[in-house]
Amino acid sequence: MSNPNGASSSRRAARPNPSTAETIAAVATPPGRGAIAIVRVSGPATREIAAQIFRSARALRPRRATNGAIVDADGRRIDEGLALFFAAPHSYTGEDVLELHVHGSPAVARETLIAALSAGARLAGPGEFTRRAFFHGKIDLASAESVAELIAAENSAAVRAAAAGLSGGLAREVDALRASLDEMLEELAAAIDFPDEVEAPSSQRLAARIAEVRARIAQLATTWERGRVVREGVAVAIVGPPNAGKSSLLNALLGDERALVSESPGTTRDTIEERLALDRSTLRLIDTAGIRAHADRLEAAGIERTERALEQARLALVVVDASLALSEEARALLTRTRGRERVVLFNKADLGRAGYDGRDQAESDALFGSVRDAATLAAVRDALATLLETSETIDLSRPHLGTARQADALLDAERALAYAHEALIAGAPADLISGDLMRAIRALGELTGREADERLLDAIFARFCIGK
Ligand SMILES: Nc1nc2c(ncn2[C@@H]2O[C@H](COP(=O)(O)OP(=O)(O)OP(=O)(O)O)[C@@H](O)[C@H]2O)c(=O)[nH]1
Ligand SMILES: [Mg+2]
Repeated sequence: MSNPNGASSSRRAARPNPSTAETIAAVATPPGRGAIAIVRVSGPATREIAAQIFRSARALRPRRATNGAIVDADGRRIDEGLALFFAAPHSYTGEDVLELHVHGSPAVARETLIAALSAGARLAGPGEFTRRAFFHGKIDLASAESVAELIAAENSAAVRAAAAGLSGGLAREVDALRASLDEMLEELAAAIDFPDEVEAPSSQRLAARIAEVRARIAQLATTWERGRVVREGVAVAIVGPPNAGKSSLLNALLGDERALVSESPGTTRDTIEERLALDRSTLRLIDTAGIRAHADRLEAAGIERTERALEQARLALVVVDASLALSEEARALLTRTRGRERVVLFNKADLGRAGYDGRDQAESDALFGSVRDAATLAAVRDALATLLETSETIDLSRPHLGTARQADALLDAERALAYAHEALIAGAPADLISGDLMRAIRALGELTGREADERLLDAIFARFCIGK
């Protein structure tokens, strides 16, 4: 059996990345003031740079924090701080790495970075530290992507999903699938090369093994849709008759005057989407134009967008005016949304309750209150969170897909295997089936980065921030 790791590392060694000869530096902490800022340096000149810009009574020892002074090119003191040195290959990037922990002022961080640059480093590109980690085999591509996901995570479920991706479980799973396809390919190749000595593998057995791999791929593919909800949020359409307080509710939930609010009905014409991080999940709140029967042309276009938002959203947040007798539109919308996951709020309780009292049995559990009241907002949030809790999520202890790119690669593999399967059943020649298997193996290799080309890597690491 061929070893996919071994094969690819020799391939990579034959094509050295010239840029790793350079030493890179960047501020690793976010811009702005904080307790500390970290400037990170990685590459072959790290020790020399450390000698130039860090002064201490004691020599730097790997993985030990050393107290000292950071100095600029003229030997002028910039700050007192800590230096952490990691010797290659025992570091994040696999190279010599220096971390300078300085006081968290943007000016100090910048001066420290400039000192490192004038001592021989160049400014790191986005994700370049992680890219080097990948290049030196410290991390597979799917795990590298999890680093970006982790940084972007907005809620605790997304954090857990990304953190689980860091461990390389997906790459191991995909490597195992690749290995079993490799095995089939070798059996086919032997039968093609030595038709007299080697018996061709039985097509029935091959078909069964391909089906096994496809079943596992299909199972992995389902983790993509579910994972996306965790990361990107659940769409919630805020719908209701004009002037019910939909935009007011959006603003109140966000704690920000995001949408225009006015006493004249028909204020919102276009849909507005904003993200709201709840404790365990993220919502994509979509404020819509109020639905009313006799609308002018411009309004009608807005209402059409509302209809679309309602169709596409997972949850509906229906807002109606509690103080007025229920309008024809309000009744129609309540009836329409009965079958789906929704939260109903009878708003403007401070002005009256005629509408709330006149509601149907089906709306008996609707919320009654005002968007101006904190308790009502808390109740809306809780009701949304409860609906989400019962929904499907991914099992984070199992390998799962983290990005659209990974899902695409998996789909490519699946397509190639579907062809292979068909070809087998149709009794096609072995080399045709081999071609399909090779395409599937290649697609899986792209997923883990074992066969990723430079362009793909550029695209992936461009998403990172500088300093990561
Ligand atoms: N008294 C009171 N007024 C409210 C409440 N909620 C909203 N309003 C007012 O109702 C009016 C309409 O609010 P909007 O949030 O613009 O209503 P909307 O549903 O977005 O309206 P359209 O965008 O026109 O469909 C504004 O003047 C708000 O200040 C409430 O709970 N109590
Ligand atoms: Mg509005």
